[in-house]
Amino acid sequence: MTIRLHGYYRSSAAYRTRIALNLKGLAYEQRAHHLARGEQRDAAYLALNPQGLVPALEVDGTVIPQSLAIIEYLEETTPEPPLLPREPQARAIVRAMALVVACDIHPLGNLRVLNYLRGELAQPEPAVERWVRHWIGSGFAALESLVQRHSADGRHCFGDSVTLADIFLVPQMYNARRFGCELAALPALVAVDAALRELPAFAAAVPERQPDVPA
Ligand SMILES: N[C@@H](CCC(=O)N[C@@H](CS)C(=O)NCC(=O)O)C(=O)O
Repeated sequence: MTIRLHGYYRSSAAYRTRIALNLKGLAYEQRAHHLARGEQRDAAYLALNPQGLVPALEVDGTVIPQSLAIIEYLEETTPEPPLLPREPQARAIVRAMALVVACDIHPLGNLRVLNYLRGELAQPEPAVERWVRHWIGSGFAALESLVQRHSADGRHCFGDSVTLADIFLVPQMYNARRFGCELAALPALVAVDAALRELPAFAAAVPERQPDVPA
């Protein structure tokens, strides 16, 4: 089986899939598409992923777009270690935490959304950055409460082992630091993020350790 991940070192959605691939112990090659240069909209890449977004995972010639679909595919085909708890209510809560990031935070800070604010809506850079910080802040405030309620050890979003929720938290925390978000009111998220980043699967997935990181 050949696994090829189409991504970009600083894409937080691709970062999620790198963490999941590492946790599952799967070898993969990477193909970088420079987002700031618009390479995600090149014809050759659009032929693979019509959305023109990264990541996309190619497995033996089949292309899977969308990070959550990719990670669920990995979970189904490589069940160990599990990324979801066994009990249905616990699974639902872990999914809900991941979706706070995937649906309610990340899309509002995506490059094409920010470029629309900058271009069509003529917003100056400080307003664009304020927009990003606002949506990360409000989503993270809710996630902080959920993590305080459900983390068993202060080192994981849910319970005491790595789940899908952790895979979605860490890259979004990276974005939050990149955009200068105030994190003082989010002690549970800060502690969980710091603990997770020490784990080898997370450490190997950081943007700074990817082959396409600028020198
Ligand atoms: N919901 C998608 C989001 C993918 C996404 O927005 N990727 C960003 C990078 S994190 C991207 O490709 N942006 C390019 C653009 O906005 O033109 C997923 O989870 O895979």
